[in-house]
Amino acid sequence: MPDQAAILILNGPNLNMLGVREPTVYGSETLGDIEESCKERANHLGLGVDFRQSNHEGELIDAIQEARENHKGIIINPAGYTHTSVAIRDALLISEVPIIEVHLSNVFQREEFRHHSYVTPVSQGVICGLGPIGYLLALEAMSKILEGSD
Ligand code: DHK
Repeated sequence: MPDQAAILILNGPNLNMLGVREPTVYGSETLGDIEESCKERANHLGLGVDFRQSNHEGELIDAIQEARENHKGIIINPAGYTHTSVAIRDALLISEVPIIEVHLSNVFQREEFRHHSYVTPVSQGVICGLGPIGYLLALEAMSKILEGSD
């Protein structure tokens, strides 16, 4: 039986609307589809996944604070809060676990205000522009990072 290290995969505001939300930018997969494929990939990697979404900054911060005790790593798509939230960045620093930032779209091909992230400086790496595959690549990377830290 593989070690079921739980990875928190945290999704910010409006990502619950994937599938109907600007499909030309965010694709046609729903967040449920992404959760399913993350759980499948995590299972292959011997990792457990705690997959969550919230539209509320405080709820995202509560989840990040819990990760310090309950999770081995955080994969986060902070969505719109990427570009605005000092509080999410501060919470991530408190977590003291490896962090990977994911975006479905290529934020650098989009509006200027999406080019800055408060989360990138506290993340081990960033994956953007590859759609839902980005989450799976983040899981692969997290698995390697955790192997290295054992
Ligand atoms: C998702 C959002 O909701 C936007 O606010 C970000 C990110 C980009 C994404 O590409 O997944 O700017």
